[in-house]
Amino acid sequence: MTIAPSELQTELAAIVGAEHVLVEPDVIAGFCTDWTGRFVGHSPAVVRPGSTAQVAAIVAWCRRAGVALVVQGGNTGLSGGAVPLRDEVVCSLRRLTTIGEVDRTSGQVTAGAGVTIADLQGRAASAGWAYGVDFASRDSATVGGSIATNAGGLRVLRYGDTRAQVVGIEAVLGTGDVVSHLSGLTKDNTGYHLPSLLCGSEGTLGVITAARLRLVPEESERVVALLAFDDVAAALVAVGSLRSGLPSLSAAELFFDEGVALVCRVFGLRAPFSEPHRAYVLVEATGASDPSDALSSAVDSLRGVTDAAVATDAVRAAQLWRYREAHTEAIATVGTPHKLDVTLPPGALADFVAAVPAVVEGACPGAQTWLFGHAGDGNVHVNVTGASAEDDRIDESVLRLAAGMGGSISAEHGIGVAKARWLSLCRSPAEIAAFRSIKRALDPDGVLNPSVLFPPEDEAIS
Ligand code: 2HG
Ligand code: ZN
Repeated sequence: MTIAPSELQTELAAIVGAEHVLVEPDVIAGFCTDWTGRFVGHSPAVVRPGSTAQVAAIVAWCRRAGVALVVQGGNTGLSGGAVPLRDEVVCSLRRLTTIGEVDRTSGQVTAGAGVTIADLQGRAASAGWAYGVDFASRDSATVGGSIATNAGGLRVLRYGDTRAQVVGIEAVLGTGDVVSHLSGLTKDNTGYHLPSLLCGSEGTLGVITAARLRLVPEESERVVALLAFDDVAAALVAVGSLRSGLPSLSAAELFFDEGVALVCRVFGLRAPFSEPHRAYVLVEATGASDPSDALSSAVDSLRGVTDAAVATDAVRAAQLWRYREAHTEAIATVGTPHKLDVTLPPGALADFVAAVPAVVEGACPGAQTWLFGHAGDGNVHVNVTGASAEDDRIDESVLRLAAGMGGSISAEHGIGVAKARWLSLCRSPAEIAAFRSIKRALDPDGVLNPSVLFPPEDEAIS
């Protein structure tokens, strides 16, 4: 970027107002570092637009001036895709917090990119509906960021990923053009489905400013059980049986003895059972009527369950969920983690879980492996602590292991910058060429998230 910092500040201030252009290093530090602390960048400015028109003006000016942008929502991403690692200007969308009224007939709502997932869930609940996507960072993660990364979370097996919820989208493309299609028609086969394309594009094609989202019926009855297994393969077979035999199943989460011990130590919790067990599956069933009996009979028919705890009230259910949801925060207390969110075909998951600690040890002796994830989706979160942030031998070996077993190098966190080097493990040259053609068409000057998804050297600003 050749433009002087003072000119940059003046130009951006002319669009959004001086109070919404942040430049002081201590003020913008939080925008320049990702949640894990592994990706630390630097930026000349954070610009905070308050409308789609302002976003469009920012993108148009950046094109003219040859200035790159990194788009940021709640900065809860885990692949380093929303922080300025190459001195980009940060475009923070947290001011776009408008939520419309819920359309009670269609079960849809329009939300600004900066609305948090928790606020969206609250708005849906106030109208007797629910939002089908949920994850632990719900209080900070935003609608825009979750669409940009096609976030998955805890209830994908029931409601699908974020892409399945997006009915319409408003975005500013890298050309500076605004595309807005928020009418919410359930059936609308009029050409390319831009919401699907922009969802999961990680801010490389357009800046999502608002979305029309599908809601799901609120299910007032909920039962949660924590099942213990001494054998990982048995735990995974059990998840398969629950998926087919328990229609009210809404979550099936997997974690292991070392993760539970860490969570209990860090947060001062009691262990879930008198004895530790190798693997745990947290099962949730929801419905309009009490699913307890259906869950009990489904659990009774499972093999290999060595212990079980059932929550009969909301407080106990939250306690059981905490063993799973607190993993990310607990691991962060041990060290800066490498995070590899892989998916495996169901039949390969147990072998992957068995193999990955030795693969990590081979790549970085002494590093510690933590595994947990969404068993119903074949998605394991491999977290590794005790290795330097720059040491990507771990990433290399774990991603190669997953891809070699027929899996994907990103289940739900996206490629970001963390995995860009390894995109070709999962995508053919023809697919990557198609990606690049789309990128060139919608962001001809490479203004948006230039280091994300593709290896950075191929994304130079012209
Ligand atoms: C989860 O499933 C999130 O809790 C975070 O996707 C995963 O911390 C992680 O690696
Ligand atoms: Zn996850």
